[in-house]
Amino acid sequence: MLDAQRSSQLSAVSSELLCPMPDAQCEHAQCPHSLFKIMQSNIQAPSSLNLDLAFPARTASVSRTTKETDVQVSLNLDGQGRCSADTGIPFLDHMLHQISSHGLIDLEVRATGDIEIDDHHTNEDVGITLGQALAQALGDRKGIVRFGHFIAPLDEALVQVSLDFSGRPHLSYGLDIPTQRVGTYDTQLVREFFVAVANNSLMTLHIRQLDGINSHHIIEATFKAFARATRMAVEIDPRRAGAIPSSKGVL
Ligand SMILES: [Mn+2]
Repeated sequence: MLDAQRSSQLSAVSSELLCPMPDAQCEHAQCPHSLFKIMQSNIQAPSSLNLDLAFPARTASVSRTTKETDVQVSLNLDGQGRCSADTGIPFLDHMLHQISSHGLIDLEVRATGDIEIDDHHTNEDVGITLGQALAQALGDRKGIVRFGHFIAPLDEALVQVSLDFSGRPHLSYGLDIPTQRVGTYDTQLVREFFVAVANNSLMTLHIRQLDGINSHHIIEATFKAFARATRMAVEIDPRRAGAIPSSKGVL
């Protein structure tokens, strides 16, 4: 479904680029017509340029089933921040929306799990599956910026996230969340979630709390900073020209 959405977006973009105004009458610097002329002059490609070749889809779909949980994650790294999350854990759904919205990642997450015991298994397995989906969508990590960082404020809370799609999983976790629960969500599960994401996306991830009093604010600022840092890191760096961003040549 995400692929279909993407191809309709691309065809919408390419038809927008065909400004109806004749060249001589188009005087607007921001007109799509101008963008189209810039594209035509900069891209050495036939006029039947295949946008899918120029921008290969960076999508993934991962299903993971154990005796404890059943999780499906679909994502598009080049999305618009559309999110559908239903994990059975309302606060986790709220945080997945932050990743999608601020990471501009289209994200669908479905999970059923043994939440009659507690949220631990489902929370962790959503993190594992999301990490696997990130790794799958990035493939060999060619052409990406690779590093990302952001400091997100949320009222009194201020959280820094710095990450590297290094191929080497690591988490340094510096949150000091003052209450055991936010709603029904056990705040110890925030660390478990990011351990799972880092291990399965092969990411080096550092999280530092610079300020904050309210548990909800501290956690939400963390997810927002994580989203923006991820968005920065997965962006295509045009100066890389599709090369793997490592002096070793492998990530
Ligand atoms: Mn909130």
